[in-house]
Amino acid sequence: MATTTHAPQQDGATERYDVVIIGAGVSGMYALHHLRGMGLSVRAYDGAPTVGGTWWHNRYPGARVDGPSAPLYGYTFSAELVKEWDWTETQSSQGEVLAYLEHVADRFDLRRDIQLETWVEDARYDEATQRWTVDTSTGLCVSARFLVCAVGALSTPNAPDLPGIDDFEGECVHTGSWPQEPVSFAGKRVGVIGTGSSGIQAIPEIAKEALHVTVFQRTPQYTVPARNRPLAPEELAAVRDNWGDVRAGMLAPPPPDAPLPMMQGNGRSAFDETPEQRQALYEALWEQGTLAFVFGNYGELLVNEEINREVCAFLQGKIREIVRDPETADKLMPDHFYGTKRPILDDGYYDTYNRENVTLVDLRQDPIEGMTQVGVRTATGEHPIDVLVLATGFDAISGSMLRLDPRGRGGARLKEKWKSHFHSYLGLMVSDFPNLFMIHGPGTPGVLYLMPLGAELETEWIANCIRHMHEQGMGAVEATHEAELDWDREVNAIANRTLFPKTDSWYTGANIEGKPRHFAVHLGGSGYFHRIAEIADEGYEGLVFHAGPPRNG
Ligand code: NA7
Repeated sequence: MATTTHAPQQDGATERYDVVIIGAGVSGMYALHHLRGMGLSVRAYDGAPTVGGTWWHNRYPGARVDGPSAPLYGYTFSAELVKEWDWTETQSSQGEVLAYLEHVADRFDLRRDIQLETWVEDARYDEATQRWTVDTSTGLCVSARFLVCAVGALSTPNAPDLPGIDDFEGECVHTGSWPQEPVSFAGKRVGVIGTGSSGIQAIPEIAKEALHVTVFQRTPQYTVPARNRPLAPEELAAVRDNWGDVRAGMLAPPPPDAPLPMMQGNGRSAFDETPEQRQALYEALWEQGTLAFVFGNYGELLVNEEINREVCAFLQGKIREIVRDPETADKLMPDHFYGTKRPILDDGYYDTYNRENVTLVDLRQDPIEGMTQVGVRTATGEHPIDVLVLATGFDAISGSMLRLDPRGRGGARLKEKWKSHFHSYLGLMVSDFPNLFMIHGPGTPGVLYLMPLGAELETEWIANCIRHMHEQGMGAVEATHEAELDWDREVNAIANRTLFPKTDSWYTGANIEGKPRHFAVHLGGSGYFHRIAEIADEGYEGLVFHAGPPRNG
């Protein structure tokens, strides 16, 4: 199957591979494992000093998986791996996920094909040779037939433009690129800007240590208890002993009558139950915590305004119950549809505002004007701080591809192509960018599916496409413009049946000034993977293959 030998070839100063992977996080590591297993020569590059991607960079206090409970946030491709890794908590901590990924890198001998502390700075396609040339921060120039961008959906930090930030004499850290050395908050006055998943995980932890914490909140958020707890050995054993069924369940297509494929809910309709029964369900789900609050809820939750408003009112009631000061509770009251921003899980977030050493500033009433030497200046005055924590999120989903800004056929730039819309085909390919594949790109379920499993399935699709090309003697593949437009219609048709587009969020690009607004996530859940498999089985409709490769290519 290999189009070259397994080892790289040298071409003057240029190393040549079949595949270059950008990123050695969850997606890049699996892509390396799988594509190398096909006999291709593969090299992965990552700017960090170790593997793990997002789990290396997001090492802020309180960082943990905010999605499915362990062991579902893990790779599924190896039953042996599932058997040998002992997850210790239901919501795995950042440290444990990173340790797991380090273990995977060793277990599958990935490190020998990963070059760390190396950023890919430029990538350009040459139509004549049907190859990508990649320049790195270490001065390497590498040539590859295929470029697999495993750059992460949440890996380009977004930092606000704060006038006077250079004058600030304290320390400034971002949750998405946390320093390698622990940051000490003891005896310090800390300011936190941002109350998304990261801020809401970090604030209770920082408040336990700091002298004082001032939270600068732009948009109040709903959050549900994570109810993190040790994972019992019998729970792990139950998954391991039934691994085949568990995995098959994760892959099963959504029922055709589900109100929303990615969120089928508990199988009951809210409209078949009395208001009392519905309140009892919300209460039980709150007690259970975790993402069960979404996935165990009624299937109408994310598609029906009336039911969503009822759930919002329930959660607003919880905020009033927990937060003792009514004025602070008022400031914390969210007003968007629940679940249309990323659902958040917390450990004592609302209760943190009952602490004497925590103050909440509502930026909608009292906006930040800038930084001074000693603190944050808002419209009403100065808030002295020693450490500023930016929990201000990411240029999500498309941001890291835009940062890379590859050059496709004839020098076409991705930034130009995506100036007003993030067109892609299947979320995996972009027209005018032959032989370039993305994992978790805009138009995939990405951040709204199990990220490791999604990465496996997308990689396998890419691998099958490469295998198909080899069998057919093809040198290049790309999506057509028409196929991209059709895909966009499909993504939007599902999204428009839901409440998601009604809210400003990073799913729609609204968190970044000047970014095109549109909903960039495929809400098909596991149905998406059945859909792309069907497209492959039926002969790759929407793709154009070009003969090749040229001799010695
Ligand atoms: P998010 O969810 O994008 O949250 C960022 C927060 O920062 C959010 O509250 C933003 O308010 C706020 N923000 C962003 N820019 C500003 C400025 N300029 N001024 C004030 N406040 C601002 O990112 P996270 O890192 O919390 O979560 C991403 C995670 O989702 C990921 O790591 C996974 O854990 C899941 P806004 O809501 O935009 O008004």
